[in-house]
Amino acid sequence: MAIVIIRQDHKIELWKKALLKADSSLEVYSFLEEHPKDEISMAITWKHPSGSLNKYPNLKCIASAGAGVDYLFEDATRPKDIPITRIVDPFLASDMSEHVLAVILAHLKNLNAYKTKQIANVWEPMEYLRIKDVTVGILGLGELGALTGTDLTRYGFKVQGWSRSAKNIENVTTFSGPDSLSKFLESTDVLVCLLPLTPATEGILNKKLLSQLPKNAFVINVARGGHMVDEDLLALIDNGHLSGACLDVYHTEPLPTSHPFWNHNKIHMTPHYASVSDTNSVIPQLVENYKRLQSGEELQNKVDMNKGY
Ligand code: NDP
Ligand code: OXD
Repeated sequence: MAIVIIRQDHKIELWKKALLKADSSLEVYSFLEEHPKDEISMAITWKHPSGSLNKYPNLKCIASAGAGVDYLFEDATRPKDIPITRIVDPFLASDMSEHVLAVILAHLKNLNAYKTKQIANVWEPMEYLRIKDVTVGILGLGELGALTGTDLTRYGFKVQGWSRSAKNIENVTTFSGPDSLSKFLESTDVLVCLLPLTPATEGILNKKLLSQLPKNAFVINVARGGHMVDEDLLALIDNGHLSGACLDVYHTEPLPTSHPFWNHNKIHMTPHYASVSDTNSVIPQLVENYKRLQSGEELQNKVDMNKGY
């Protein structure tokens, strides 16, 4: 049995080294090197090239190296009967929570607007918002959304969240299902999207949903670019309904330089790096799953193939 790492960025060697450091007896290959295809039982993937997963006759697990698995469901050539696992990791959740906190505080205290004024040599105080007066609404109360929400309550934010199934999270007002979405939106000052990208959530951040937020609401998308209808966001910012947005994820990554987001003074961008799997922290769960494959035990962090997340 052996592991293949399939990803198109510069991190293959880093992951290979980290796996071997955790367990030097592992047989690990990069998909770019010569490797025995029939010995591969686990593929550790991140945005793999389409058509690269159906070359392994004895593949038993596709392990996403991140929390999201939308890119695997999008690949029509993926062998459909192979279970998919994903990363569930405390640092992935706390890094996201810290990112969202930083973005919200920068918004409340006008830090991005001041940077623009600084560059233009403009001295112009602006009204700021207080934490106690702001309600943050989180779409998605899973591993990342639940921790982000809980952490924000500790700083004094009013926090509410929306998910598919009902939740009970201390100090967080929870809503579930499509019928409760409008109620959730009408009292949300800062909207944070932490949903998985599935057919049910694709394009969810559209004119209909965003118009239900109160005037001057601010939008943070740290989930997937496919959730956002870019034209609708731009229109609602430009007509003054929304005060702005901070985005980490885009339909096409890297975002083409011709995209209007780049030069919009009310849209702030980060390059899909809000929270990233830390090899030191996540390798043990991958090694554990590999051992479980060998012994025929149930895998951890399995994706629900019907729900797609
Ligand atoms: P989880 O699967 O743990 O949580 C997903 C949440 O979304 C759950 O609460 C789920 O509801 C809810 N949800 C799913 N579908 C619907 C729906 N149709 N209607 C309402 N609620 C729905 O995911 P994670 O928290 O681990 O990750 C969330 C996403 O964050 C990832 O899929 C990924 O795309 C993104 N991400 C982005 C990163 C970045 O750096 N920008 C880093 C890591 C992840 P229920 O609990 O009822 O099932
Ligand atoms: C993830 C991501 O899904 O980095 O883990 O986006």
